[in-house]
Amino acid sequence: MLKIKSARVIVTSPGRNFVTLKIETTDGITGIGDATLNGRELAVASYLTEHVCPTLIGRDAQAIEDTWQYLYRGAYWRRGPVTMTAIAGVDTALWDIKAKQAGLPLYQLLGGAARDGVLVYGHANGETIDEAIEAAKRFRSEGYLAIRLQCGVPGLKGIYGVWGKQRHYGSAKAGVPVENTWSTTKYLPVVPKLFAAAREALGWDVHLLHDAHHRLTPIEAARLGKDLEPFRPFWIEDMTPSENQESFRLIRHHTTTKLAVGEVLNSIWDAQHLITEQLIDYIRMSVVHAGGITHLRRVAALADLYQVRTGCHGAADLSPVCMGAALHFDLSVPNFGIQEYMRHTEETDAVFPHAYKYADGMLHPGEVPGHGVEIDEALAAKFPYRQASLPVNRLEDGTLYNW
Ligand code: GCO
Ligand code: MG
Repeated sequence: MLKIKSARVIVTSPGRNFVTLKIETTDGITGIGDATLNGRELAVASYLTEHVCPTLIGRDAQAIEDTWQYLYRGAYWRRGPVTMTAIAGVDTALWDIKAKQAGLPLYQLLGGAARDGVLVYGHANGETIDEAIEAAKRFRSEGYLAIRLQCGVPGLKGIYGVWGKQRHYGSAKAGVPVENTWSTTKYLPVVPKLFAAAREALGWDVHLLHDAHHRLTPIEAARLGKDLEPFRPFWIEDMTPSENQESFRLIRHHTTTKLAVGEVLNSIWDAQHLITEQLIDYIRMSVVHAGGITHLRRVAALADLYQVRTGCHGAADLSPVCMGAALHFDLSVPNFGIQEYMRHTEETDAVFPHAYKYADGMLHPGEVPGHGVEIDEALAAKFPYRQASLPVNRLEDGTLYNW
């Protein structure tokens, strides 16, 4: 039996905070898992250090399913982002160990490659439509086959997904949350103009995506979906919050625009009706926030029965460890759709050396045993934790709204 000798949490902030769990076995194999929950990092770090790591010592490192059940059922308190992110850290590290022990890239243990590479989408954004189109053209020149478009809304400052001159996306800022202002009335006419300009400038041989970031009511979402139909978006994401899964039926009744949901979901139960009632087209749950490879595969298997495809969340606040693991999942799962890909900063890439590589619009996880991502602990130690919060959003009359 391969026993767990140690389990340690490493918090580092090479530009933004990342929480990593490192597990070592008695015969010296190490594995790592991402356990980062943007803006709530230390809650997961403490959950792991105080409540999970002590129970891992001496356990069978190969018994991944048993450990998953032990952490899920054994906590008594089920689900929730903190718990499921902590479980994901353990689960990802154990899959990394198992694949290293087998001497195989992780995707081989998940059934082998079901495709040549992983289609990814990049993020083009700008304060104006023209700026966003210019950014999209740059992605096209780098070979991207799918591009997410976000632009500013005249009269509103600090729009989600638009990061101006800053080179890398950083939604969390030090201190208490920054406050943005929102108006759906101002936003709704802008997106069809953005998509019309994009089709005009980029043509039809590219997938275009957009994220409404939970800000519309179902009927507003239905309207946006209809307005965008002529431009054939690949998907529109998070049009309305998904706590009320049933509300997506209303959107569906009005539009054939494809719907993607799930980056804030953390268990199969959060998506059960969305999937089984075929209310969405893409499920965006991630390795890190949805209980690791073990649970995400279960979600994908359910989704496959209902022709729902995967589209894993891959923002820059999910660490390269999550990206590496996600790419093995993406390569092997039958109902893969697309993978979000936001590049990390150079500092982050240096702290997390990785085998995955981008070429011609696709990522490939590489052929290194395990998930192919490591952590340089000496370098990580040079970037101590820095408190940061995600913004909040208010309507123009001051009412607190969804960010
Ligand atoms: C996306 C997401 C992110 C989130 C971020 C929150 O589609 O990539 O919406 O941008 O806002 O991950 O931490
Ligand atoms: Mg999103």
